[in-house]
Amino acid sequence: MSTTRIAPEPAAVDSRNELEARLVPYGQDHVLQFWDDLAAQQRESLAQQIQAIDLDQLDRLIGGDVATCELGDLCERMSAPAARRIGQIGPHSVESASRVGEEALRCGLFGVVIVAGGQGSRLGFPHPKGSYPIGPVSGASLFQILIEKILAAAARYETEIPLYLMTSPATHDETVKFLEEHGRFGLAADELFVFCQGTLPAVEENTGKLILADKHQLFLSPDGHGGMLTAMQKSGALEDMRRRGIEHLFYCQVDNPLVEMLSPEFVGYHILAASDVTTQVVAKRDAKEKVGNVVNIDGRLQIIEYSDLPQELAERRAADGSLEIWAGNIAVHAFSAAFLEEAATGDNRLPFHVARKKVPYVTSTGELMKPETPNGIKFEQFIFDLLPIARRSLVVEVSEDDVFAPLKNAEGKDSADDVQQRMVALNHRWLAAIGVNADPCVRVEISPLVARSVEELREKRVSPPDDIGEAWYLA
Ligand code: UD2
Repeated sequence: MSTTRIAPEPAAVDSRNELEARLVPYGQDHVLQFWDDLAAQQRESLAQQIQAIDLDQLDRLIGGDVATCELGDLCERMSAPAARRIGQIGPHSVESASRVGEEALRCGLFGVVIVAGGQGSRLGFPHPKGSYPIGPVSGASLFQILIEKILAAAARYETEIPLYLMTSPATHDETVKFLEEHGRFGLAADELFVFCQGTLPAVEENTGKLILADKHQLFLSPDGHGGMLTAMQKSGALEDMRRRGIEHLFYCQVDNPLVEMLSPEFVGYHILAASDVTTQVVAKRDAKEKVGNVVNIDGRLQIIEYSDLPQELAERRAADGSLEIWAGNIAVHAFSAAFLEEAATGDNRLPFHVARKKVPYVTSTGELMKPETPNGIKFEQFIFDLLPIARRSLVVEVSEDDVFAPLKNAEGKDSADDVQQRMVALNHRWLAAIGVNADPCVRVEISPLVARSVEELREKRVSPPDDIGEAWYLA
């Protein structure tokens, strides 16, 4: 397994004077206030953190060079995206798209990237979210389920499908250890490329001053899933894709065990449309659903996060009563590799979004404070901001019940219980669809190695064991 940390090569460490010379022009030399108290190793660590910051870029971000959330008149220019709707008989039937998709998969044109750098704070799980035991009967982790989906596709299409797994400094080491300890769940070492995304410093909301999490430690946080672009380029993942002849990348998040990994229909539509970015959407069930909104603004696709969409617009309905802004982003995309290369190296930098957060900090007396209200600004990039940059893009609707059950929260909606119930319900629907009636009270789990879809399950001869009991794991 190749694991590449993004941490920049430790340059020669600047002296205090050289650091001061860097920081003073930006008014950030306060981060050296504890220098005299620090041990040599702490000074070296702080110096490396400072040298890793692009102070010009940070200054621009502090100065407001960020993606604005004030949509203003954009709302009037916003409409639902053109999309391939479920059941639509468009220029390409599902059958033709599936044929094209299977051919592309057989030719080894696809790789997979899974973003797993988030800190999963809402879940309250003290380990990388991918290691969470979500399997309703097996207790399989999210990593296991997602990797087995990839392995099942590779076996079915008799090809190799490399996995590019993005971590962050918060999740990297534990993720690598977990995967190694579990033999990468059967994924060959040279089919797994783990790379660590970059970080960005947080700044005080009112002053723009860098925040010290400790006397020798800036407060740094992952630079958003959009950091994937820079990290894939810096880590050599894009180079690895080129070397393997990978022409497209299937993208998903680590938190969704129902993801329809490399569905031939979806990748087929992506190929047929010669699309740079193809994204899966679900018809939102209600205006408040916590997903991004795929919209068309001035002929360009864009995703407006649920938190940024004015309620009036979110609730606007068409004549037939359906939501006008109906397309919910479930963070499943397909990217052309050529487009990713251009975006990673070109001038079209992804914009930065700001998030107001409660950021712990040390005071001038070195005391650690944990604020009750947001005091800091974090900056992050979103990968879906590639949509408006794309020359050609495509929106493909999928059914939420079949492909989307993200693990987000410790309880309630999108909690482990909720996700497991939705996984079991889907498996029961699959069994019923192939004429196998399992007692609805039985917790059924179907391993991706047995079937990734109801069509694949139909090909298998399955029947409930005589002593089925309360749980049935088809593996
Ligand atoms: C994201 C989408 C939302 C919807 C939802 C579906 C954004 C801003 N919103 O909401 O529109 O699609 O997912 O579940 O994306 N991650 C990293 N590095 C980072 C930050 C996040 O790898 O620096 C990963 C994280 O591990 C997770 C995914 O990105 O797999 C989504 O992150 P999130 O849970 O913070 O996004 P969420 O749920 O707010």
